[in-house]
Amino acid sequence: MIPVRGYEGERVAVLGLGRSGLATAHALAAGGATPLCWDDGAEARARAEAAGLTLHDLTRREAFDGVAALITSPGIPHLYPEPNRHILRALHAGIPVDNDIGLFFRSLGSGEWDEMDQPPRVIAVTGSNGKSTTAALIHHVLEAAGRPTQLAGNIGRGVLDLDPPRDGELIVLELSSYQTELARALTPDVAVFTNLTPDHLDRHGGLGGYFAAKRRLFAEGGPDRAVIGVDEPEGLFLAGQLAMGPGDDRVIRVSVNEKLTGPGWLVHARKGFLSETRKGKQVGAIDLRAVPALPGTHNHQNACAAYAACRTLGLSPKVVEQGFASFAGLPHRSQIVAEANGVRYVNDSKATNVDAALKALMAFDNIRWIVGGLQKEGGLAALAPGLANVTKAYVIGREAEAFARDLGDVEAEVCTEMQVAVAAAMSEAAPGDTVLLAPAAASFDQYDNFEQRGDDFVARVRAALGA
Ligand code: UMA
Repeated sequence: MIPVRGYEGERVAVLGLGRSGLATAHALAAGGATPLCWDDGAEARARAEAAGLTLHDLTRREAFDGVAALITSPGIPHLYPEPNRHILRALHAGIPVDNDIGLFFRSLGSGEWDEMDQPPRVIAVTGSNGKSTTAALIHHVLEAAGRPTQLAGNIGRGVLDLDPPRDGELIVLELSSYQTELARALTPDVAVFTNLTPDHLDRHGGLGGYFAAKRRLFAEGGPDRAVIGVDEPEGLFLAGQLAMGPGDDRVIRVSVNEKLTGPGWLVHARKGFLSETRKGKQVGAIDLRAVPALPGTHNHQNACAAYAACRTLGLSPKVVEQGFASFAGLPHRSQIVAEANGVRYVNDSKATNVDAALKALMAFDNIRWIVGGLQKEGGLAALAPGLANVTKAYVIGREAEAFARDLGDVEAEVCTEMQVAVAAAMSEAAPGDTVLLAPAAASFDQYDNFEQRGDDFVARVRAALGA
């Protein structure tokens, strides 16, 4: 745990008692503050009490008297679509509102750092897609290279839950727009922007607000190096704003759409080949087609961003390549579950929308596609460019029949249940086929979340293979 500094002897309200809120409350107490804990949900309150925390009812009139700050959880919308009532009250009382990320950055450095040969550094990754894979890949490459490293943030571990960093440690954080939007301190040494596609628009008051939330990671802290995907206008704009000119190598531009040229520090991937150039000369290259855990253009974009971040930390192209080769991938994201009798089984349950499922379809061919669930707004039409890679669809979900109709010309079998879909796909698969779970839909009609859906797929495949 990283004890929170700056609030010794003060009362600090903590709103939301999930993963980040619980870690925050413990870290505040460890730093000498008194955390006043509240959650609007009774279950979370009970869990917090069981964890030894003291509750403080924020709905009471005098709740904010003598409170030095309010720390809120990332999942709590604070401004849009509606201002949160507790946060509004804190703001009316002039109380600063922050989150665990802000507390982390203000608490990170300590007197002990003076004694260290190399002070710890923070690499923060944001973007719409691929940020978990990119952050996990950076962390894995560093670990494989024998560098001390820890991973936290949106990927599932509250940042204040990290161990105090050691000499030379490299802390890799995945940060969502929910986290960057509100943090009062944001000072990573290396910041990474993977890409931008519309998401969470209600929460940020539109695409501009969403981009502005992510942009804070670069604008607030002035990282030494910024790795930026420039395939969308927003990334291009951000890179342009940060760089003093085309040769400024504090900004590393990344693309999977075009061959980048110019005097700057550039990393691009085309047809599966990653290439790094500096001052117009190629200084590194990797054949990404040989990396089993990173299939498809979207993963090549993650690989380019992770490669660039590792290069800014002084790793050689060879060492990064070796790290890539042993990367196992993340569960539920292009996760290769098994290969048997020439058939590959891939779990991409995280493909909860059409955009993500299309990326998965573009990454493989001869696909036996397990698809379906709760359809999202906008229908399935955008999947069209990927359907040529599909041999047959096996449709799951409560509305499987209607879903199958919406798939258009693809041969589709209504299976409804995962068990039926896996059995049918396995019995019909031939060598060279890929059985792919990429639902293009939410899971809530049959599962608690996409993880549970993916686990179900994996368990049924493994059971059928006797693995
Ligand atoms: N709550 C209230 N009042 C409200 C709304 C919620 O009290 O009005 C309470 C809930 O009852 C609940 C708590 O707030 O007990 C939940 O807080 P939270 O949603 O922030 O959940 P945490 O468990 O703290 O997890 C958060 C991140 N969650 C979100 O951003 C939604 C986790 O990212 C992150 O891993 C974790 O902190 C550790 O840093 C998850 C996520 O879904 C994976 N992220 C989004 C995404 O990837 O799309 C951004």
